Amino acid sequence: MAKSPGRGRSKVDATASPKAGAKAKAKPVKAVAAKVATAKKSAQTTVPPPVFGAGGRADLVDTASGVGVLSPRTGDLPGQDSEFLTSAQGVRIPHTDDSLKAGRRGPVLMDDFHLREKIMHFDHERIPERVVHARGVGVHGEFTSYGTAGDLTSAGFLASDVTTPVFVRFSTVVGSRGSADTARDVRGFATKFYAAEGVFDLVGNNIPVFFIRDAIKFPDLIHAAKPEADLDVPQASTAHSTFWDFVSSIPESPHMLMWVMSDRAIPRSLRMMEGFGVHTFRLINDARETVLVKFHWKPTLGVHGLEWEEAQLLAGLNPDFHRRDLYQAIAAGIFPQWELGVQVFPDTEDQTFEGIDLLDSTKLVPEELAPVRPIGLMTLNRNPTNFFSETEQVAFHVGHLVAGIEATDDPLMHGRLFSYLDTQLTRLGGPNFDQIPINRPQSPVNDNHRDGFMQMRVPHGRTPYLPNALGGGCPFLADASSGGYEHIPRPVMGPKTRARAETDNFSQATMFYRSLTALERQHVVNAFSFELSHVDAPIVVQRMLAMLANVDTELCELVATALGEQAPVGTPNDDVEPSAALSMIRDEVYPVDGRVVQILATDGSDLDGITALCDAITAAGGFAHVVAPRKGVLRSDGRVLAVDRTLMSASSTDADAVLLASGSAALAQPGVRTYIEIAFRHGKSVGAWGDSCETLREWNLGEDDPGVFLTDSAVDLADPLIEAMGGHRHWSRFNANLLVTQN
Ligand code: HDE
Repeated sequence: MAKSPGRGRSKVDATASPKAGAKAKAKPVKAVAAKVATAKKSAQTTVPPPVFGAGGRADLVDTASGVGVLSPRTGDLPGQDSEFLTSAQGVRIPHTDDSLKAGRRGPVLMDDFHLREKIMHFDHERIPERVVHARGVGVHGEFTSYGTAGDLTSAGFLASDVTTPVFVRFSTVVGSRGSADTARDVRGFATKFYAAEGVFDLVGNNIPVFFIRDAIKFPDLIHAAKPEADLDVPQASTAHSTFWDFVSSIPESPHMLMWVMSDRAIPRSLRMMEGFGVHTFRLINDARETVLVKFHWKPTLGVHGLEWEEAQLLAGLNPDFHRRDLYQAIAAGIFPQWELGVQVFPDTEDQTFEGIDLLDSTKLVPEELAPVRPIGLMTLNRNPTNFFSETEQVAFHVGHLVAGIEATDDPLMHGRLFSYLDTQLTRLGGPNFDQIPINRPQSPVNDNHRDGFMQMRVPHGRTPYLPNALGGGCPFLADASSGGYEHIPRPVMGPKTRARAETDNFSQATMFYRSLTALERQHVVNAFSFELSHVDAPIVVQRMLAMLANVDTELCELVATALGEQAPVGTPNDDVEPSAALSMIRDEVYPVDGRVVQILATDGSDLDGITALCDAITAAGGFAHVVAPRKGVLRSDGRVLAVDRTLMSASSTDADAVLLASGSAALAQPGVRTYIEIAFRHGKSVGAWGDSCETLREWNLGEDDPGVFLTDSAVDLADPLIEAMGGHRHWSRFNANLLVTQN
């Protein structure tokens, strides 16, 4: 665990200043934030209202530090190295609030080159969003390899104890750029390794299999899943007719559908998801021996989902829930980590393992058959400086491979090998996207490419071709001994055909469903019931039920009941072995890094108790937020405490636990009761101390209920609460026998 001292935020109370306690424990980065906040505050109190046309705002610059109060100065960054506003041509601009006109009320003049340039640039600020995975969030980090893959691959960044910078972009697939984070969807998990030997991109998902087996079906899949073509609804949702029309006709889709209808598709946090390379890759070692592998990312915080209702509420209340969760954790020094691992298979001629076709991306290999070998640790530790420049412009490509790692013959992968370069031409405007800072390799480059839109380099010499004598034969070609990328010679032959390999489309879907706990199965049933109830064509519903009948009889019958349909009879494979690795509900306790506790309080509440509790939660790696009827400070017994959120702006969906502080009798109101009951309904810890325990009991939340903590003092709450949050939710509150009707 990357624990940094003083991370999180102390809520220590202070009589003098509500924020004094927070400063005491602040990390350097927070010290800067505090300084800017103080500067802003003083600016607010001392600066007169803005005067349009008054020119620069030197009055808002902290002359001691050089930091702009309203807009921080970025020093010598290219394009931001003038302290004056300039045109794009570097001409200083004296006035940017009125266009140049013939008189105060007259028409605008053509010779206002500043207006023309400003509007021209603004008009072209947008680039096309990604055709899929448009909604994303990116962060920087580093990957340190254990060296345990050294016998498998010559890839330098996987040698012992090598640290490589990375940039990771998480995403949803279907929604547009402004859609909600918590939509039910696959999550993209794309990692760019800036290795010393070149860039390696692992462009994966949080689900190890895919809907289709061949890239030629991808445009069909996405056209069906995106908002319907005539009316452009619904946004970021597969709960509509065209999606189910398509997948119900795709024989290989049942396995992926099980995953997407499970809680994997509504993660609690991007920090709490697994990642998978999906396809099989070939690794080549120094002796030119090969193995086949599947890549896995395992989060140290465990794999956890949201409740479905919670995800729905968040889509409205806090559509940025996942990106905020990630940014806040990293900003507080709570760095998420994943272990990279590989499942290793012999590189046999038929490229199968235990009868599983390794070139079929609708299949996984159960970890019971091939354990995941850990090969390195990734730590995400830096938020982007500029969303557009980094997160929006990062260009991943399945074909960004380094020596020692090769693609295999998976037809899904092959389509991707074409697509990811091609799409950048439209999105980033030409073939020079590799020169954008976030895409630049951190290894030396000499590619002989020339010209093209937005060429940023000024290459020298007159011989951008090989072979050449005039340029001294430069740049030289690298063979394997010089780190050159080598494609291992393998026989590839077969009749030209549009046919596909035989497969069993249902057994792994059955395996997935039957590996889940009863509660998780109930969630899958509910998800199918919800989604299919939005389908307006009976034929599609019947086709889907026929498909489910071959996955599992219970599943099919329960979904059919919810839809008021007759369940067809199928022939599920009853011989499948469940795989424990597929269930998310495990009897384990995980670190509470970045988990949020809300403490509802008001004037007169036990501020000492709140402060002590906040300290304990912060020390454990969590966040403690004081939620009160209004902003500002709470007062009690001559003491004050800062309020973080108001009851109007907060919701229990933002938290992992909700507490009612002692001395909060004024909060015994219906709105607060609902607030806490929603947390309870979503399986979260709730609690109170002192005289507020009685309020919870009156609301039928007693100590006999699992995950309800009622104690005499605030400090007594800390340990049981923190331990409970490490278990994610109180599953015993849910009655899985109420399948379909209860979520
Ligand atoms: Fe993608 N996919 N994809 N995909 N994909 C894109 O590339 C494509 C597939 C994945 O954060 C696009 O730059 C085809 C599987 C991620 O920037 C595009 C097929 C998996 C991301 C594209 C697939 C993925 C993308 C859109 C059928 C999991 C986001 C913009 C074979 C292993 C990367 C872009 C980011 C993005 C094509 C299927 C993962 C159009 C043709 C399977 C994580 O090139």
